Amino acid sequence: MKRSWWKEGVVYQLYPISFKDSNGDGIGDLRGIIEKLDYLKELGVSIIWLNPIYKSPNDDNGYDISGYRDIMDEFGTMEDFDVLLEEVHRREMKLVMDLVVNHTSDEHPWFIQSKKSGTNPYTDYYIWKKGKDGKPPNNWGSVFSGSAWQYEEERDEYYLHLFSKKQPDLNWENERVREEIYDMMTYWFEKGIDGFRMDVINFISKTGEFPDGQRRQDGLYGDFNPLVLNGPKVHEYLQEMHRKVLSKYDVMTVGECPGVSPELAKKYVGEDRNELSMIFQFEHMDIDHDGCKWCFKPWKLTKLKETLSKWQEELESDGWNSLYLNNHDQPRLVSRFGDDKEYRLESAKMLATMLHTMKGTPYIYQGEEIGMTNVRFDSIRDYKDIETLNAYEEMVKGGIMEEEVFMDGVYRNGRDNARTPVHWDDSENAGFTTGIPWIKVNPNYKEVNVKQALANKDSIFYYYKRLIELRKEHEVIVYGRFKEYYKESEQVYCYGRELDGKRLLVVLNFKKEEVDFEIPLELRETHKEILISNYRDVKMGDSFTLRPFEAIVFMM
Ligand code: TEU
Ligand code: CA
Repeated sequence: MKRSWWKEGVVYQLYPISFKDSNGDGIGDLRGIIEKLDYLKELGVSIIWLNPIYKSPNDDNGYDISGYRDIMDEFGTMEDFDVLLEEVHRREMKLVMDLVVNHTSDEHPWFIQSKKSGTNPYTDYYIWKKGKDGKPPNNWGSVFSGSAWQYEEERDEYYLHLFSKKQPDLNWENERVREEIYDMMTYWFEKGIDGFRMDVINFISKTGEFPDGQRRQDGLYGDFNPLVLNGPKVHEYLQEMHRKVLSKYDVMTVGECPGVSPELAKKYVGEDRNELSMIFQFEHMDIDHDGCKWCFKPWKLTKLKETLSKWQEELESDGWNSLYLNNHDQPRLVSRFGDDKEYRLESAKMLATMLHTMKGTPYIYQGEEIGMTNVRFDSIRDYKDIETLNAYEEMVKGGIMEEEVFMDGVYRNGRDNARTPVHWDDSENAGFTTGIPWIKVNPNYKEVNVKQALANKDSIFYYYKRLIELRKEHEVIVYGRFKEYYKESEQVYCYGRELDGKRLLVVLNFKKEEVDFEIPLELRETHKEILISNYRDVKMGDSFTLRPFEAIVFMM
């Protein structure tokens, strides 16, 4: 397996609007990020991934871009960006940007031209179709509610928008569109950035025909997924992008790829495929609901283990995994997979242990390193996410779901759970802003904040820091072969890693109940040291009792 910096590093995902506000307008910004770079250096991460910071009307928090070579007004200027990049590099860290090229904003100059009647160079930059009997070209529903098609009077045609109607899908079949995108990527690489996280990159190739999709669970619209995801030319496009841009730089790429199995993943990340460094897969993000995002279904540990282990084994010798348990689109990991009350500390550390001892590159989402939790706002009016707000209109106002059931779905799975401001200290608004924050702060900031974490050697923060150091000290954590034990256990996740005779054994109790544990037979009676654990006075020996959410990593 080839070695590289992006396999050995740890990524910190930074959602700028909620990270740190430097000028009191309630919105996080680039100067705020610069202020906090020493904090990230102290944590030990080596790569920072910024969610979109480009010019945007902010219909979907920057995922609707109206200027790919400009900085969003609220976030600062290109000068601020240049300083940020320099300051990141000066601290020997890398900077990865978001690349959102499945769609643009409807306020992007290309779209403003494209929607005009008659022909101009931009006519075919987007996906336009004639309606059918006064209705959209097909029954596809958008991810953000409503039809995936929007009528445009001037052209007397509909344009496709898989996300909001302010996010028209680009037409990748058009070579000029692809060239514009490659030029724009080159512009950022020439500035010196170190990679891209590519938004829904497996959606870019849409088939020539646009048949109706199967009715979704909500009964309202058809599902575009099987007809759009991993389309026929996606690999051709990515290889072209690699040839024309990526191959010229030493950079990392991570493709966001909903609906990708390990078999398919190998096509995107296989070492000799010349496409991407790694992808974000979603299988483990779907274990507590299916079909309907707002309908909770209790998850089983065996299912989570089966999914994660499968990815470990399938990409063992070809390809590379990304390891994440939450991000700006997902609820907080400790609320979802751990216990955000009595055992917040223990379970956050246990989950971190898993994240940092599997094979792949770990991604930490801002606030995760201090154990931030989901939030419950009483009123829908306190929510800001377009997905949540549109779904509320469609589902609750539309009489499809009871308000209470829907709000339970939002509390568990809504995207704003992860988007509340980072808690820097226990002062008003958690030290995020001196003004009024764009979204309310999680009320638990007095107990959960950076200041408190830095003052306590037993904090979740220092546990993450130690995990990141261990990765630098022990190659087996990065490159070791994965092997699972006790697959059928509903309580314990146990696996080993092995490289050149060095072995790790990871033991994780996922429940608040105690459980008796025995070291796997083949590893008994070998000398073991404890590399890290989330409790003091860990008992040695071949059998012992695991305490609530206990995590132990043995080295042999
Ligand atoms: O997300 C794409 C995506 O498919 C999901 O993660 C989606 O946001 C979620 O499942 C909705 O339930 C990416 C970005 O990460 C997200 O923030 C954007 O809103 C979306 O693309 C559109 O650009
Ligand atoms: Ca600001």
